[in-house]
Amino acid sequence: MGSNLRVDGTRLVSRLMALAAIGATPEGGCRRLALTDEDRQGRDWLVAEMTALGLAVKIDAIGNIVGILKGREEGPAVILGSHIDTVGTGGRYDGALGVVAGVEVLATLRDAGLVPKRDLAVIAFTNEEGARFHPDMLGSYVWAGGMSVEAAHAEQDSDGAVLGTELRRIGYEGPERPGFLPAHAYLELHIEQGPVLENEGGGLGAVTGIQAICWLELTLKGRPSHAGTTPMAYRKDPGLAAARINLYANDLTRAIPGQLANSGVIRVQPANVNVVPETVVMTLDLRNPDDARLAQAEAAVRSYCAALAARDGIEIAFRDLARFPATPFTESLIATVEESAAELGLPIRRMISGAGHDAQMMSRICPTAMVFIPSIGGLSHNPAEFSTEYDIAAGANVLLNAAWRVANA
Ligand code: HGY
Ligand code: MN
Ligand code: MN
Ligand code: MN
Repeated sequence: MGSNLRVDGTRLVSRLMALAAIGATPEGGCRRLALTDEDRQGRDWLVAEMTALGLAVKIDAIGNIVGILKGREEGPAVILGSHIDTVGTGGRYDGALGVVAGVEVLATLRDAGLVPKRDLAVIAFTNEEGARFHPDMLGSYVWAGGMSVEAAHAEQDSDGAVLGTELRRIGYEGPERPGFLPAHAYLELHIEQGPVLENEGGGLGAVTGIQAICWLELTLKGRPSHAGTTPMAYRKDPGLAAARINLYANDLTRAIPGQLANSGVIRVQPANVNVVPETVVMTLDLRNPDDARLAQAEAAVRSYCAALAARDGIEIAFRDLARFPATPFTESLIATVEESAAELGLPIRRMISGAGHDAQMMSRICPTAMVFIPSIGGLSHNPAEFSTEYDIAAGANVLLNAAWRVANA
């Protein structure tokens, strides 16, 4: 590839902003929960862009959208990708950057009349965020053979909506078998979503892997009673128990190295100001770069809950929402990312990803690596999420360079 070939940063950013306008929120972010009408609109936009580019566009049975630029030879493809679904308070870049930059890479090669040896593809994976359906990274998990289409279709959201029904409702249950396109390698460009790169004066990240993750849903059942007449000692209060569990999980982050804990969902029933709650449904998001330490944290939470339930007369039931081990990426591909940045004169440093990504699933089936660009203020899953046009173009040029190298090696 001409070493002076670069993406069209203006075109890339304008595509990003066109997608960001879909599901735009008043706070300046995006809300495109998986398989909602906003997600459908984003999907329709992407399919139109891919089609206009002349890519072969295919949809699989879990709704993954695949755009393919044919190579000179038959064989496994180099796959770029990420996701276009968002969390409820999403920003404009999480996921969208990797998909739109992938499209930009293919557009740049097409404009230059360059045909790679291998097929080059871009995939927008379904339900990466796990904000509506579980587990997260669901589309890439099914693509990588970790979950059956049937099991994925049967997943329900907290309102009882069924994933397969929603997929058909928005018209994205496709005919292809997930994983139909054999993968030679997978590369994902993503915002860092944390403060590391920015705090180190910017530059890019060559991601070495992703930490282990465990999402638990706890259903706590107590006894509803009058908040004014019931003496404290007589109460069976799941709301109090939930607060204690949240605190306990937080204390673990100081006791176990590398441990993270978050309780992002706490739903109280009957949610009346003067009623000691009957039921609380809460989630715990536990993460650690080390599998054994994460297992230690989860075991500690479970035994704490068992003791609390026995002491306070509360029932506590657990449900796994997601569970993925720490995932190292492929050394040779990480090195390719670093070399691609060096060739472009761009500073880059190795780092682990705190967030889960579709790359965590793709690493099950092929050599995988990621490129990070800085998140300003370290913010993500927040409408104020922001990355500079310079960093967006820099990250996309590293993706272009690395993809071209791998697609012709
Ligand atoms: O939760 C995560 O790490 C990812 O954004 N789904
Ligand atoms: Mn993401
Ligand atoms: Mn995310
Ligand atoms: Mn992610």
